[in-house]
Amino acid sequence: IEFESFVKHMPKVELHLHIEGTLEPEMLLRFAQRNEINLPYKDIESARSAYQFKDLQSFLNVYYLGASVLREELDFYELTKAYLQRCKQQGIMHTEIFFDPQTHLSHGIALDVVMGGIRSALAEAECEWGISSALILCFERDRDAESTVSLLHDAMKIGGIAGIGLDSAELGNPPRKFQEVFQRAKNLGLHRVAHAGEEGPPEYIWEALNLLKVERIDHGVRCLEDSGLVERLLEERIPLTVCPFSNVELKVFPDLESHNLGKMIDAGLHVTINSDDPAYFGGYLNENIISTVNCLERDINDIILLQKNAIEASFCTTEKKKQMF
Ligand code: ES4
Ligand code: ZN
Repeated sequence: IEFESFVKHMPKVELHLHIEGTLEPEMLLRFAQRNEINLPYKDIESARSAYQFKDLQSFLNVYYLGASVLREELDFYELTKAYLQRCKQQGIMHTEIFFDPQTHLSHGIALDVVMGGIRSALAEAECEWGISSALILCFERDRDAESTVSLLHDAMKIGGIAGIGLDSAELGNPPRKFQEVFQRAKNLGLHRVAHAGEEGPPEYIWEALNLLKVERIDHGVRCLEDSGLVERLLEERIPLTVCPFSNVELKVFPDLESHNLGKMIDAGLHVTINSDDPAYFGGYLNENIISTVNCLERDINDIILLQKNAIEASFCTTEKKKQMF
């Protein structure tokens, strides 16, 4: 209990958060009504009861259905502002936010509508609450790579992108498919991250490092299956953004007690805890940290280590890092 209060009050950093995954049922239904979108849920309870997943794909189906209610700049603004309000409540001082532009483009929504809404909320949160952020454009790996370079250039014209990421259905969609756009992003001076080793094999983590030249791995929990890979991750001190509630909800591990985060810490890996899609997985950052540390019987030193890791792994300014350390 004492450590719960410690977790809540310590300054924190979040590095793996999909903004579309913060769409709480209440807001989902409100936006659906406002934009005249039909959903298979008649109320908040029936939406919540649909949030039961057997794997990543079964989650993604529900997640993309939810994202379809986001239509206007105001929707993106309100969604982002609500998450940042949570950050304020939770003591998160810096957050790195993924968004999935291809989903919205496929609904006929212009990129500047999506980015405009998100960026206004980010600017306000920095100004009003001192919460800094980095915006990361994710490419959906189960789509064609063909249009990604022009999408990247469109986003650069709008501005405000700190980096690119790679998300969505991992199996059958290896990182190598996106080599060109990641090379372009590197040349543009953008940061690069990728989901790898969530459902996919260690080989995908190798590819993300060697071919996409990513600076962090999102999830990466399957790295422990490959000792050579662990060695590489240790040598280069590559951060891994682990999302415990997500892994349990998507059946990567049967329960929190079986999660390998403790083993990853003990191996000396540069791990961080994150919430991924908190509206769908049952908790925000503090809940993830508290339950995981409890279930794995870790202690306050691990919490401090995890948050030091997150600060170090973040793309925020060195000034802000100093302020948080
Ligand atoms: C995601 Cl948990 C997860 N994995 C892959 N892609 C995603 N997009 C949103 N959440
Ligand atoms: Zn994710």
